[in-house]
Amino acid sequence: MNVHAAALAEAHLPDEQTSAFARDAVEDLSRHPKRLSPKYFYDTTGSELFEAITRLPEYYPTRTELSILKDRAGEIAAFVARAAALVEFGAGATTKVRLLLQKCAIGAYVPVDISGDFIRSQADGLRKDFPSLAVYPVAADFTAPFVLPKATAGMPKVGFFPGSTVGNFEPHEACRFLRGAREILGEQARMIIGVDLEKDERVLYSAYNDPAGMTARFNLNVLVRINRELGGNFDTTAFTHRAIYNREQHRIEMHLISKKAQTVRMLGTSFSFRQGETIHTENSYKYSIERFGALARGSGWKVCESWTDDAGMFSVHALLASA
Ligand code: AVJ
Repeated sequence: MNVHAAALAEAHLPDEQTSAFARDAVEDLSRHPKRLSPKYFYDTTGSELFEAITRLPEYYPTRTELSILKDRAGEIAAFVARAAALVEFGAGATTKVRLLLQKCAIGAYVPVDISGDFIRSQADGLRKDFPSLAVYPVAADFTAPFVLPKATAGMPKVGFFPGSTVGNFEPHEACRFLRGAREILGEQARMIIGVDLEKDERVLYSAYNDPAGMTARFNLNVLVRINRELGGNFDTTAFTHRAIYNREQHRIEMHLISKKAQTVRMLGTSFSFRQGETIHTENSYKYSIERFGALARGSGWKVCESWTDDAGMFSVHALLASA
């Protein structure tokens, strides 16, 4: 078995993920209010819909973060240790990591994502363009502890967590994630993390209620996925997408609202909906530089650098494990 196959063998099995999805979906739809975890948005269709969202004129985070990564590529490369293993948490498209790879002498790239098929195909594309780069995809839920490929054992580790995915966590979960990442990455760990910033509510609102309806399709796709993978019978036309800004909690909330009273079956269980009842599908927390800094410091990291774009829309932070 070559090192790549060994890394795959260490990864979680897909059916293990399906049963986690089943367990979480039944539990979360039995709660009041009902909810679903945003980590289940990203099946193949969901990952593609998210890529389409990133190209919308209203959805500023991806292109703003890319501009920061481009403008600061030299400084970021200097921060990423030579021959380090770059561990990307929740790797989707490889656009952002390509920017770092062009500037840094990376020892290995370890994309970690729940959507195994998607990262494996992305990894193949990367190997073509960077033939000398060792790529070890890990199909795992990065919100839980996972094992790094053995081939990276001797290398310094740098975490890469772009896209403000950290905003999907409750603040206490973000703290637990950052502590866990430090644990997985080991002594001397470094981390590059992208964090969306608080801003005019109208800008936030448009980014999550796009007129093309792409975000609505992305949100509804989780019901399509339940139907396919968990034998559900959701009528996706009987639910409607809603995103609101919750000012007190500094977060965008996404909901799926039941258009009528209805009962849906999944895995032998019935779930009743009142008209107007919501499934809360996502929180997207927005931070100030100061509040994110406080979160990082309280989670075992020292903030070395915080970069933003000129308009102050988005931030990228360089973190170093604190003693
Ligand atoms: C990938 C979690 C950063 O919160 O902006 C996009 C997901 N949800 N549109 C975000 C998302 C609706 C996205 N993150």
